[in-house]
Amino acid sequence: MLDPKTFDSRDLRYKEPYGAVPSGTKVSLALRPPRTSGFSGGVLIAYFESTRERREEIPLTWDGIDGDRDVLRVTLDTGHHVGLVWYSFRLDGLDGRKEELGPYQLTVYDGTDQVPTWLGEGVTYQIFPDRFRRTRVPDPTGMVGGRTVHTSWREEPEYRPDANGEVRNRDFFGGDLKGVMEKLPYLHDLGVETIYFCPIFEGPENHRYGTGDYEKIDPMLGTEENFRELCRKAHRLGIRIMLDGVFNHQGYVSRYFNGDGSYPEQGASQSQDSPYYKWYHFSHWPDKYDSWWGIYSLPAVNEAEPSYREYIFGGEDSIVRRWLRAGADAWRLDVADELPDDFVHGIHQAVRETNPEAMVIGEVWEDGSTKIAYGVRRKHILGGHCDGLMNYPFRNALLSYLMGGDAAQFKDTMETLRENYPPFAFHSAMNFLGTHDTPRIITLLGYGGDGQEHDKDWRASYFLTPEQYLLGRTKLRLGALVLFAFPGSPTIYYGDESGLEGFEDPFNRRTYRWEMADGLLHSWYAKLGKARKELPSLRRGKLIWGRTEGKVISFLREGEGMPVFTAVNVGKDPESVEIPWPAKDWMTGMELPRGPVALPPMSGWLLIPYQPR
Ligand code: ARE
Repeated sequence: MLDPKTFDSRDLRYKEPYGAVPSGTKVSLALRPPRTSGFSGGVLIAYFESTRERREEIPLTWDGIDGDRDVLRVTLDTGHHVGLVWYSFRLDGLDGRKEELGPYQLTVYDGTDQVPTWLGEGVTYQIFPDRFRRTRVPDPTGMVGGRTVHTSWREEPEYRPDANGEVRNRDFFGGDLKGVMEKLPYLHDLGVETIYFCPIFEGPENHRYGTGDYEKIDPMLGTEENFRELCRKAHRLGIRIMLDGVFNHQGYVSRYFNGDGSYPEQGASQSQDSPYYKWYHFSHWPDKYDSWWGIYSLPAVNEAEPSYREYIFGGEDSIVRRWLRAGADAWRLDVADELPDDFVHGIHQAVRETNPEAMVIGEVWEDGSTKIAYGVRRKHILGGHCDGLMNYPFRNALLSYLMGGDAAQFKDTMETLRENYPPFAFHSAMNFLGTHDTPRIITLLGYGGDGQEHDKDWRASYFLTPEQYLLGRTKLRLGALVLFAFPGSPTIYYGDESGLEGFEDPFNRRTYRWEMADGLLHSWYAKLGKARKELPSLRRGKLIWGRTEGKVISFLREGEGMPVFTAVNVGKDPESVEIPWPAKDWMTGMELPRGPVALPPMSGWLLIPYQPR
């Protein structure tokens, strides 16, 4: 039985989160009702979302905890259920009133599932392959790898919506795998331990999310042997490789959809009796079919189709298995929230059968509790799904704080995730300040606004003014402190460490102008990467909040070697912060005494214990 957790009825959240609990746990909950004198008792109403059959009404008993008579307590036995438990408190007023507080989520997971957790320990680096680094110059006809590319690496990407607003995404710069291999030492020095590649399989757009052939590295990027060589070289440097699995839709020139790589306008060449016909939802063959978010160039796939499952994860030579055998260590699942649970579970099983240490990370933009659960016909089995998730809630909450929001909101968002996610998923989250789907973080912080359509420069080739850039960089250094010290993998979107700018796609995907890198910012990231590599408490330690409200975020990481105390102040005034021991700042070497110390405006610390000689 876990120790009782007392809810404070004001927000009815745990004072100290349990976090999710393993199946079979008895959870003792207590409630301090809003107006103790007015209540005679009540019941806890719990039902297990996955089964819905098990709905319980458990009497709340007055049972003073620590002599405090104003507490109602109940024990919830989760039984062998796994999945999400929803419950609320119904209180009975002395005057016959009924008041319901809730519902609240308790996540019960399969405690037996041995989940690899290496991703969350170290730094991840996201590469958009076409824009990172190219080793071949265009031939006299301006071609690289069979495609026309921008002549100069420093040109601006093209944004040309076509008649129905679809962006063709067809201009290439020619980044390749050999270019990544040349930069492996650079990434190693940055402290990188995982490279997450946006799609690398053949596809007609520069983002390659419209897959043309899962069995082929895009020729512009290189060959399968190049990929295998890259994995070998990365592994020798202690760097793992995560691939982007786009299995919810394909490109309409894919060899499955259209056979000969042509476009449907010329009529799908797959005849209706082709083995792939059933992989799609044709309303009128060949030109009317379901597509991803209505984007014609991305025909949606029928994930229920057995032959498709066999091809993607079931067969010994299936896509998920073969690229792990080629050297990859993990899969990031595109639009994981749109994939059927049992489809993801099938991928998860294939991944673990191929390499028990390999991981599955889901792309979700909200709280992904149900994407760590695996449900077949309402029988949730947690675990056996995603081992971790991309953490947009982290990004959005930290961005809001850096733009002037209240730090308490950041803490509340993170505590909700910590309550909802099994510990393995909270610690294996991919935390980031930006991705290829969001405006660049330095642009948002320097420009202000929220980087959405109403910002006039949103779809423009906009660069920050010098004042904006300095403001953006100052705030980014604070954000990076939190990013690298927090539980979950600190993930760098390529070029953010060097001040790459850009609003919305495609300007958030500019080429990496290596010669223009911001050395000050880069050395800040390199120091943080070193901290993440060398301080075990940042890799696996517990999270204990310090003062986190207003303009200050502070927290301790401890329990694995030397503790680390992080504090940032995004305000314009100094803020008092309680330093737990005599300390030294990892970033500047500055020594600080134990006790309340003024943290200057727009600054932050990454403190380790230090006894002056
Ligand atoms: C591009 C342009 C679009 C244009 C489109 C078609 O950006 O404005 O309409 O071309 O012309 C990939 C490319 C994109 C491309 C897209 C479609 O990277 O550049 O769009 O294909 O061709 C939602 C999904 C989330 C998805 C994002 C983009 O939930 O899964 O939208 N992210 C993945 C990848 C993308 C990729 C795709 C999916 C498609 O990471 O890179 O796009 O395979 C809220 C919602 C989220 C929503 C988010 C962004 O937060 O909660 O659900 O994410 O907004 O819209």
